Amino acid sequence: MRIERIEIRYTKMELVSPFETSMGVEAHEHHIQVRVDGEGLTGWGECAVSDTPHYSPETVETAWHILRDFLIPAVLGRRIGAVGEVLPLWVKVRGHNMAKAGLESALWDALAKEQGISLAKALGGTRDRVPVGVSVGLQASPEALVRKVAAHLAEGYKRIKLKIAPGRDVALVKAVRREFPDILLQVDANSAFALDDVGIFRAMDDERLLLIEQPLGYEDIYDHAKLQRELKTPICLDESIHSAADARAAVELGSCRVINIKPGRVGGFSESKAIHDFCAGAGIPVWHGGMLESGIGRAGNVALASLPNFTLPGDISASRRYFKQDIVEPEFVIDKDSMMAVPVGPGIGVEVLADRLEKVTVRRQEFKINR
Ligand code: OSB
Ligand code: MG
Repeated sequence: MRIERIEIRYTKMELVSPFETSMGVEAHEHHIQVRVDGEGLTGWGECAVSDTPHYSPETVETAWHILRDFLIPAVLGRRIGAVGEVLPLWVKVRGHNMAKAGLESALWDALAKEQGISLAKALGGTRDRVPVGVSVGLQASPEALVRKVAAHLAEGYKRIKLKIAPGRDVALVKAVRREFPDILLQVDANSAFALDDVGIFRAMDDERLLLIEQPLGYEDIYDHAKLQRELKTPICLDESIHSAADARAAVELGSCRVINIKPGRVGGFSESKAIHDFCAGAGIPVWHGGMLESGIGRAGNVALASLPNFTLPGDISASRRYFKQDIVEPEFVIDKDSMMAVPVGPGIGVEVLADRLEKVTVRRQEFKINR
């Protein structure tokens, strides 16, 4: 396909309830939606950045800049047969993984549509539904958290992730575990602790957690290895893993026993697959993280999560857990087994609703070839 036109849109979508983590509180999602057109085909991708550099160093503004000035000029007007041809055009751009992933995923969608296959099939997915869970933000009190967890269990979620932060840690885990002795439970600290806090993690080591996600520094691999040696519960890395090379370092050092894959954090689906494949060979289970994506990004997440080594439930919840109204149709739902169906239509397999997208668009820019 020849890339004839690319459009980027800054979208701002209100969450059904504010999401609090150790990094702060978010009431809206600020992302960039990327649209690629050529030869009658349209591909969509989502750049899962934020308006703040609190999870990753990237923001909407840095990703906009990198897309506009480096990534889009490198592909516009080119004839692309496979996404693998695009990545060498970007090798000089260091970092900016979320910006790369937004455009890379739109190209995956367009090229899957060109072949008439689903994105899941194009990526090597092997399953038609994937296990999912829900990520629960910090609440006002342990009692409020228990109520929130109960509500999600009633909605059908069978795996609960609790956000933790200093001073809001062991007591939350114990309160939820006491109330729900048998649920699949895990925690995510978003890098809020230090190695000296090992006592806090020892105190939750007997709570039968599936994993403890990113307890220490957001670039750290070394201290996580020391912490993992002190714990029975598997550590899972999120923030620290930006590439398959990082995954190999973490696994070889013993820094984690599980890895969270987010295409945005690692620069797209191609690198996600490389991490998935490395982990499969190393006996390390992976699961799909989330960045509170709209239906555009979520469709890609579900497709990627259909690869065989995504064995743990993903942070891929129903559209309604995030937004009153999604920008795609059909919206994403879960079934009675806490599973989500993988779209089967060409590419992302969902339709982007033009009027809904327009309503949440803050600004847009179009790039076209000169004929
Ligand atoms: O650390 O997994 C995280 C959301 C924003 C930034 C970081 C994280 C999260 C989540 C949300 O936990 C997961 C979801 O999309 O449901
Ligand atoms: Mg995380």
